[in-house]
Amino acid sequence: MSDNPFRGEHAREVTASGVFSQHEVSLANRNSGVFLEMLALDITPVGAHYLLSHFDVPLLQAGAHRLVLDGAFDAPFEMSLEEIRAEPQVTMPVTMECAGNGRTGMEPRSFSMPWAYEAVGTAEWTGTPLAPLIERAKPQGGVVDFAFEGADFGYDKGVGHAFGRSLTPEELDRLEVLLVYEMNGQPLLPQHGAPLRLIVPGWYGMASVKWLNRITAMTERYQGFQQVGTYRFRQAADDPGEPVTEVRVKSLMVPPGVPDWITRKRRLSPGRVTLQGRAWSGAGVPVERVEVRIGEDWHEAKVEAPVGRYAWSGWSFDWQAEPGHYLLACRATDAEGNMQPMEAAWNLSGFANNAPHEVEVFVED
Ligand SMILES: Nc1nc2c(c(=O)[nH]1)N[C@H]1C(S)=C(S)[C@@H](COP(=O)(O)O)O[C@H]1N2
Ligand SMILES: [Mo]
Repeated sequence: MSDNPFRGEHAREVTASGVFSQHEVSLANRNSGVFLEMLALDITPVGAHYLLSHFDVPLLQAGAHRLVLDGAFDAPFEMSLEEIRAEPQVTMPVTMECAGNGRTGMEPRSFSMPWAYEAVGTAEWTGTPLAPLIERAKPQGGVVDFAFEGADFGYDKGVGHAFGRSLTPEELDRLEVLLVYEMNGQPLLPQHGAPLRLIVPGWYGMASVKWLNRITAMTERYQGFQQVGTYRFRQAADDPGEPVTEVRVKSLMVPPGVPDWITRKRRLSPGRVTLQGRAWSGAGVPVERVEVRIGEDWHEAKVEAPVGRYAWSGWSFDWQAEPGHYLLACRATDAEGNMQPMEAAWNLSGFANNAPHEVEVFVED
């Protein structure tokens, strides 16, 4: 065995416990998370939005970029970025979260990008609705999937592939999918998918394909590696599992006070402290309630209206902090009655961990 990852011979563990490996650390250096202090804002600044790219960032020329619609369409066509920009324009604030967010909170953890809490952000995405373009290409009667592929190609478990995901015609009807070329009013940055990406509101981030260059209408289910090989809730490696789709209800807190550099534990002075953060759920379901735990007791926080149907809500709670050592936590409930569980159910890839965010604080004179 030569440890050649391109033949699937690499010695990568599926799960790990304890210390992080060099490979996990280098993934963390490429894929940054949001600064939790930015959770005070409705819209995450572009440079503070989290990032997750599996392979290399392709450096594409906006002027030369083409989006190809091919496969089982009666009227397939290609579009330049200029032509896409000439389509009806919409701007939508969308909260996006990586499915792997929170995986380090599961034991054993999945051997992958070691996210704790920070793989979430809300941007104002500008682009055009996808559904009318698909209709214009006239999908044939037997179409069961639309495959979306990016310009980034790489290997995972010995399988070479361009990052790709699919949606069924029914999902495309139901979800307000956008073809996007701007983020917070600026052209997309290379690492966020320039010059063109998909945004699938209400779903975990893996569906929002970056560097999009091809949409293929398929009369058989799409078997792309990222569709059938990765983003599924599995209990064991040979378990086909259930696909990861809509985001689960979740909340985060702006860590109060000031941090210790290494441990990120917090120090604050006694007196009134406004605890605040953001809460969200999937598929356009609003957050109804946020509770804050201080010591043993849960308190009702004030929840603001979201900035958009697919965006998070701000929340706040005024705390009269007395000297002591506390483990603070926050927990959201959505309008369908889904509440964050105190402990997430384990799955092989550590997906969708929505257990409460905990912050350790020392209140001292
Ligand atoms: N082409 C391509 N699209 C992709 C990815 C990728 O690696 N390649 N990563 C996906 C994942 S897992 C997430 S969470 C989001 C992250 O988007 P962002 O980096 O703009 O925050 O992009 C998705 N789209
Ligand atoms: Mo992700």
